[in-house]
Amino acid sequence: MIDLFYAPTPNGHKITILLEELGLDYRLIPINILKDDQFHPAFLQVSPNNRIPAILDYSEADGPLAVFESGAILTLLAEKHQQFLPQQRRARAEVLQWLNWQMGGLGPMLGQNHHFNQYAPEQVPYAQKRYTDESRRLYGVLEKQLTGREYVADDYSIADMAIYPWIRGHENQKIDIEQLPNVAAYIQRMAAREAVKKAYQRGESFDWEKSISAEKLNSLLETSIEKS
Ligand SMILES: N[C@@H](CCC(=O)N[C@@H](CS)C(=O)NCC(=O)O)C(=O)O
Repeated sequence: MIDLFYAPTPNGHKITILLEELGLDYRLIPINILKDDQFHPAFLQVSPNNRIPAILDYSEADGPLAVFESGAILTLLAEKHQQFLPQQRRARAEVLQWLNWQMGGLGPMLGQNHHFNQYAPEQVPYAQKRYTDESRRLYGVLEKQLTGREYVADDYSIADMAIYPWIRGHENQKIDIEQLPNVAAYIQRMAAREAVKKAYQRGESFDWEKSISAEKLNSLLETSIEKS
């Protein structure tokens, strides 16, 4: 059993996709980042960087394992369940480099793109141009990598699970997907996977109006910490 501290955002979706692909039993613990749930002291014990996603994996023999950072969660769970991350070093390097490309480049740049193009209370043309240009460059890299490939590292992997939730929002990132036929086909391929559909369905009941109560979070984490 896994508790996933979650909001239905791109970084949250990465983990529900993997959990659905692995067919694992998990519970969503809603962390409403618009209501500052992420700053709750109890949550910081699991995720000291006050960001979702984070997990508590209760299936470890020596007590619950707490992990934050989506790339770390994807890698550890894929390793543990020996799926979506090859053992063979060259194939593994392919997956890890594209996963880290997403973690260090695509995710943060598209995040800034989205912020300055959609949310910023004032128009900042310099920042809009900077992040839109960098996003276009990164989409171009992905387009090239997908030439003759169905998935970014050939076989379907955790790298795809990390990339897809960010690029499905291309319309809000000022990206013209018609110029990127490989990326467009990839998005459709990913969206058609049953596990991906289920992952997004699990997020639909998230209530952005509600905050998790301090009591609930405390009692949940006290129990886990006692067990470890
Ligand atoms: N590098 C982190 C980024 C996590 C992240 O930025 N999460 C966002 C939601 S997608 C968050 O929790 N934001 C809360 C805040 O900004 O206070 C990861 O991949 O896990």
